[in-house]
Amino acid sequence: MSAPLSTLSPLSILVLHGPNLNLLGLREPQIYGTMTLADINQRLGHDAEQWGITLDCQQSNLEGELVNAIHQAREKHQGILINAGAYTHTSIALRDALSAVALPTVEVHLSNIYQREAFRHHSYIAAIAIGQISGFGLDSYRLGLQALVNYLRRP
Ligand code: CA2
Repeated sequence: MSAPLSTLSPLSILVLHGPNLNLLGLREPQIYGTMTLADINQRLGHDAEQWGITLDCQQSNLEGELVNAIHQAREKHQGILINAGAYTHTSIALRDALSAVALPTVEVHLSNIYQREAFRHHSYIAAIAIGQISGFGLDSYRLGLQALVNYLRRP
């Protein structure tokens, strides 16, 4: 027999921000806009409330800390929304961690990484993510979260 709807806990998503994203709104507004990371998390929190889901937003500049957060997600969350920052283009460790926990993952980027330097065109994460959204600023996160929730709630 399945559990009654009221006893099911809400979907919980880990939102992971990588290196330097703590500087958002404080430096290089011409590339990354004027919103701070706190603004982004607040907006996502508002969306999450509307959709009846829970978010755990974390940021780290350290690769190992991001790996640990991904490992811990296995016990606590049903999906991962990640902007791995520059580690997107360099980190096999992050890709292996995401593969290992095997939670549905959506990769997002504020800027369009394909319009930028060639070294940003390759993502180690893209191949193991369910999808990638790049180039829409805050909307990359919001669209990514919506897509992830839709994926997790699919019949
Ligand atoms: O467009 C994105 O979201 C990126 O993930 C941002 C990364 C970059 O390395 C990726 O190629 C694309 C960089 C985040 C740095 O954020 C800053 C924010 C303000 C000032 C300086 C850096």
